[in-house]
Amino acid sequence: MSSLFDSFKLGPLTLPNRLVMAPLTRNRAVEGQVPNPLAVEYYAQRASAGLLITEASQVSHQGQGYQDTPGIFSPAQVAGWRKVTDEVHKRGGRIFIQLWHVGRISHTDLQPGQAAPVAPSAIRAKTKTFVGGKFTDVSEPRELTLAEIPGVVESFRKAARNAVEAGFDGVEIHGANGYLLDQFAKDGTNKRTDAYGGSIENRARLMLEVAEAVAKEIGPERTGIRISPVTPANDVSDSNPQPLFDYIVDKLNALKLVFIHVIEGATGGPRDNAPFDYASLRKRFAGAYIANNGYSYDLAGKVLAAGAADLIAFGRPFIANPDLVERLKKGAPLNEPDKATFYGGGAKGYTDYPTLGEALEPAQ
Ligand code: 8OZ
Repeated sequence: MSSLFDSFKLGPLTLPNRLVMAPLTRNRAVEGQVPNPLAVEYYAQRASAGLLITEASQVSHQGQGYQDTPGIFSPAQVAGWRKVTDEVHKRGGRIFIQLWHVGRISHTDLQPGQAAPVAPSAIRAKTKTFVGGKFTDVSEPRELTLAEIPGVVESFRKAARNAVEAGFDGVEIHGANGYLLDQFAKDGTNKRTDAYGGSIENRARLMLEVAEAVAKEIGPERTGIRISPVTPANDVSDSNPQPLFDYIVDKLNALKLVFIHVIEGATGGPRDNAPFDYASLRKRFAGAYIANNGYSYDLAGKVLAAGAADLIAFGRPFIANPDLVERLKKGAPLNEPDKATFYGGGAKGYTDYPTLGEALEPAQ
């Protein structure tokens, strides 16, 4: 029986507890898609988490889909992230960066040369992105050519190398939430007739090629991946997700990735929006299983005790509670997150949530 406050061996790392800070988009990057200097304090404040996973960070300019998200493809971005990892490590933490390509969830205003965003197929998503300070319909994408696909894999490989140079303990590949790798995997968004479309094997190919390239570059013990088998996020769907994700997880297991991070249900919504057997993924994968989506403290405890997951990722509670681990341990009340400051802005709603100590003894 394990509890949230037991330690866990994650590849070469020993996590002091089972709480993971989920990747959380905050849209505060500065000029050049460089992480905001305030991100140093933001992540370091949360260093008591078993593992921090950063906000999604684009592997290329083409991979950007929202304004002011950070990248991990330029020297200035690597230098910005280095300050984050140094401070997190100084305060005793461990941190992975989430590597992201948004695919069709973008807008021409965010793309190099105002080009169309890229996708497995030229099908526009019925969703919005945040650009120019407002929510706007995403742009019509164009289909990636077969010849361009190795370049996408290469951008993930380089980003993983950059992540190690920036001092990260590892990377999480973003294979979830209707972004590029999920768009290829699912048949609602992938209508290709080449080696990357049609069968499960073909649709999973890009995600698995990225996983293999990254694992080869920095080691499988530093490579995790996030998946969301049944999420409707960003207008993505699959007609038969169970065999698709059973296949993907078998292959990820063969690659010996260090974790799968599974969004159970609809991202940020109901956990039971569609039937899916998550235990089937757990059974197929020898590495760690990180469970996510709407976990209460009670549910987290039950799932860990039952051995159905190794680690639990919390999102919104970590936005509002830098000392979430201590608060849960003590049964202390939690700060409420302020939705108005989730995306964009400065220190307000970012680095100014009080710890328990600060709340009890307000600064003079
Ligand atoms: C919220 C807003 C923008 C992006 C995801 C990276 O859902 C995101 C995201 C979340 O994975």
